[in-house]
Amino acid sequence: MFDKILIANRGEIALRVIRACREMGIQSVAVHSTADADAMHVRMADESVCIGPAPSSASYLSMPAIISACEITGAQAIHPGYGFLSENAAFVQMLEDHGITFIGPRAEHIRIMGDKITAKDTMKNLGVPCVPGSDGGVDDVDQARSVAARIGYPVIIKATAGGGGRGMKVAQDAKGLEVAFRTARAEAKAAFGNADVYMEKYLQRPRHIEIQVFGDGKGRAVHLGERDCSLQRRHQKVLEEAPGPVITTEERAHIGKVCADAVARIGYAGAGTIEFLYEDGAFYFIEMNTRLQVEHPVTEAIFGVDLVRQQILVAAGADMEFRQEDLSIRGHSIEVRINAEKVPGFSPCPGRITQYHAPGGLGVRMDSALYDGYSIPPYYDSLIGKLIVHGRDRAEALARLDRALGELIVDGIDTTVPLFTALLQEPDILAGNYSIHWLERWLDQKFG
Ligand code: MV4
Repeated sequence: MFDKILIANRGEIALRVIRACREMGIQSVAVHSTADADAMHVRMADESVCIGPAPSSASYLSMPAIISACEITGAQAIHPGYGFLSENAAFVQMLEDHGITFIGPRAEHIRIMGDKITAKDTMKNLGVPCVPGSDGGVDDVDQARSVAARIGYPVIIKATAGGGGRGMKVAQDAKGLEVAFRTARAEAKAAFGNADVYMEKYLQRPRHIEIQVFGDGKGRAVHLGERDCSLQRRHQKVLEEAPGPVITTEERAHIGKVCADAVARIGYAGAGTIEFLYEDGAFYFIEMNTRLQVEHPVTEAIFGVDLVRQQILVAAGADMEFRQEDLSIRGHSIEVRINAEKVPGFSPCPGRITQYHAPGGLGVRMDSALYDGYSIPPYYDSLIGKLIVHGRDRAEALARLDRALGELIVDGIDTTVPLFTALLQEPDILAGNYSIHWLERWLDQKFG
């Protein structure tokens, strides 16, 4: 086992990893930018190293600075958290050359899943159901027309270097195809330096259902059910829950096994998330994320497992602490993302926290790096906390969420808390009746 791990991240996820390290008797090293000298992750780690100025490009994304910090402190492994360098295959390669262990999958698997055409092709060949589409790239308008004729309109054109909703264009009919195709290519080229696009049947009212998988890197893998992450705005998730309100036990067992078998076959190591669109009882693969996700705590809550601990064990060459037959679901969990943003425009709202009080009690987990008097710097993501509740069933989780939101105090800045208080009044939310378009429609109606 490692003696010392460096956490190449900040905020709540850095604390999450430091906590797992401490429980495992592993020393933790925080890295920070000059803007984060007073951040909680720096205070909570055993050691810290300043790795550069405020902009992420010069600090949290600086591979040489982070590798130097490892060498100075003697850290043997790096946990990347999410975002930043967590899905950067070149970084993983570089760590290998320096004899530092990356706590995550191999560079090869990050690379495959980072290219969305290759990811889809790989998953299709592994027996994972995919959205009907172009089976590879689409190089010109004529090819786009013939694919559309085969799968039917509406169609969506996506950048292979995209993901997470960046670089997509919908064509409702043949008339709109040429413009959609050319715009998608131009935007892909400008945004990613890669104009390659592919095409899919456009699903009109799906849910976003993602399956948590975990591999030991030696050909064994398990699944930990699904999360419903349909409530989102501009591809930013707002609320996530597990289990999915409309997924049956049979559907979970089936798609879960398909996913676990797929990642087992490729020898995948660590935590991964296989994203699906779910419509009319069918799952359609869209992308795989090769990292621990923001919303992992809802899975931890219902399965009673520590995913970061398993990541560390597997990276150190040990076995994960469970097999599929050991895993079962208890109750229901909901996470809401508390952002330093003003509702309804969601404009970032950094500033000084004059008072912070975290909710507590049975079934409540608050993952946050806030403290009284902390100043949220303007340079990074606006996520300032995740409130995760767990109950015996969905109704109890909702009641607990309402209660916990009432206890939470974040004074001095605007946050997304009022959004959640309002959502808890909505019959569709209480009934679990929502698709990926629900939130944006609701915001439009309510605030115009
Ligand atoms: C789609 C789709 C409909 N049909 N693909 C957006 C994020 C990226 N991961 C894939 N996305 C979508 N792909 C087909 N064939 C609709 C979306 C989509 C979406 C997906 C998940 C969550 C929120 C979304 C919001 C708008 C569009």
